[in-house]
Amino acid sequence: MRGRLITLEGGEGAGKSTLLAGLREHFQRVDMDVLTTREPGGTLAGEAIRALVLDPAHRGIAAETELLLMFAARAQLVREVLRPALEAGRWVLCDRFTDASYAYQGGGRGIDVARIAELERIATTDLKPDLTLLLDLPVAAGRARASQRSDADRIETERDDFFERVRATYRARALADPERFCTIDSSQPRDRVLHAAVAAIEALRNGQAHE
Ligand code: Z5A
Repeated sequence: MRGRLITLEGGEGAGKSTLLAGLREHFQRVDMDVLTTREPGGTLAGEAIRALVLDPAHRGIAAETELLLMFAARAQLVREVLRPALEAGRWVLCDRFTDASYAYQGGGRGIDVARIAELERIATTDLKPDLTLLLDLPVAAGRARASQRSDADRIETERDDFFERVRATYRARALADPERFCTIDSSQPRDRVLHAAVAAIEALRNGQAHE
């Protein structure tokens, strides 16, 4: 039996890390075995790519280079972690996946969607999430939250209009695929965001549609 792939998406400061921590506690409490991983990263090679691609010292990285690096990390994660876990029947929660490339490199950088789709086929062999939790938050609110954290990585130094395009792309993808996407208003308090995410995951477990 194949497991299930759940992905977390959202713009800067939307609260993915916070939600992930809450979900880990929830899974422990209900004794649910869920493997958690992240993108870019999740493998030795992927984490090395992450360090490279987010390092502000690499200011001159071209949009296409950034895209290829994201997909290189993803190709490794799919083969080394995701496919084996899913084939063993495990549930996996991944902090970002292919939707992030459509949002950041497609929407944000303006790379043609057809090119991204081509790389998706090669890197993921068409692996699609069963459920995507999209944390949606106005850009200004997300940036205000993120500014309270450590130093900005290379992508976080982009301007507001970049993040507006990222948000618009995420929202358009969610609208186009409402069965897979569950959009959560992440301007709500943390416990409400967690509650909405747990409800969507429970619906998936019970074979029901999420709200
Ligand atoms: N990227 C890409 O371009 N293309 C790709 O294909 C992929 C990724 C896969 C790294 O991702 C970068 O890679 C990212 C996209 C790009 N660049 N940017 N920007 P990441 O997921 O590792 O990094 P991130 O997007 O910056 O996420 P983050 O650092 O993990 O932030 P977050 O998880 O969304 O937020 P948080 O740390 O949970 O919360 C931020 C603050 O808000 C913190 O103080 C919280 O306590 C607070 N918070 C959280 N939730 C709430 C609520 N509900 N109310 C009030 N305050 C809250």
